[in-house]
Amino acid sequence: MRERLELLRSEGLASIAEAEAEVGLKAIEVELLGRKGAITGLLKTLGTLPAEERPGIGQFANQVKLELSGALVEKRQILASSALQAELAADGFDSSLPGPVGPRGGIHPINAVTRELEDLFLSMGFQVVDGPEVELEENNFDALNIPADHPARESHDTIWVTPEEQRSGDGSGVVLRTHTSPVQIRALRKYGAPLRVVAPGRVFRQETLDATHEHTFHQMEGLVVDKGVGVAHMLHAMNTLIEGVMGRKLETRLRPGFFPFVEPGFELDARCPFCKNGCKVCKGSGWIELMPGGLVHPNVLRACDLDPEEYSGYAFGLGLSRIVMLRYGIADIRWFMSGSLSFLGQFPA
Ligand code: FA5
Repeated sequence: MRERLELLRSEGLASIAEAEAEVGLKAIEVELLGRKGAITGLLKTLGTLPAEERPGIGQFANQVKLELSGALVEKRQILASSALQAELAADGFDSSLPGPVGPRGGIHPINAVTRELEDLFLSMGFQVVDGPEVELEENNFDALNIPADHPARESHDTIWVTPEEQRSGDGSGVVLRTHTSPVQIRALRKYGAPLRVVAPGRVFRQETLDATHEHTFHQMEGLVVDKGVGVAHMLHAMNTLIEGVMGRKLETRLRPGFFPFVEPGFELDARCPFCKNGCKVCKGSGWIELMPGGLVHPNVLRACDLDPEEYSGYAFGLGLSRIVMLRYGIADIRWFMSGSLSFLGQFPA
């Protein structure tokens, strides 16, 4: 068996040395070392040898296998480097050209519109401010004139961080913010008046999901507090915003709306661009609820140590995810958080 192994080794090394391409090397590898290869086959008959010869032959067979594998690796390197040399020497090869470009990421459509809106409001003298997504009950509700027993709390389908049995109703509970309005409180307490801010960000609600309702969605809060601020100022800001995002005037309507932190309160709806007479986006009404707003309630100003006799203000809460749907013609809000690359790939950087 030793002679047979020696023969396989010398023949194998010679064939490897002669091989001129990867296909040849692969064939030699399979023929000698493959599952049905000559050396593997030989090793299977090891058991037929007298017991005292087995260890020596086994050791030798392994050495031959190692030698052949090493020769294959070495020859592959030689072939690869001569292929590269040939390519470099060929006519028309320009080593200064950039390499192949991999797939490029894009900007999420919500982030793209957020950035545009931030620029628009910065140009109108607003500050862009931020607030935490995990928020105190005090800022999300109490300071916004929504006390513990107020029915408006229920409409928000709050996701609580504080377990029910530990909630004392004194504003110390912790929630995932249900809207961006708590940033009004944080900004007013931090900067005082006069103040002009927008605060885009993620909000969370326990919702029944459909084409326009997500559990995690984006809003953008707007707040202006100064002397002599009124509804006309609010309407101007709202319309500028919509025109800025859509690049054109949208048909809108204003109707009364109730929010405890504004008085009077309004709802601004936009004409549904997906249909004329009703679809699953506008649920048959022909209108999409886009942006509530109103004049800041005196109790909110008081909660932030401001005198409502001296200051007034307006606030609005844009449904950012929904306006991005309108902007790009996206008929289902659930695409935004779907992580679907076929969806996101449509918004290149
Ligand atoms: C509020 O959240 C108030 N904080 C808005 C506000 C701010 C009023 C300042 C007055 C002054 P509302 O719950 O209606 O209000 O939500 C505001 C907007 O967010 C809606 O008009 C809608 O466009 C959007 N929205 C509400 N719920 C969802 C949801 N589940 N999925 C996607 N968008 C939603």
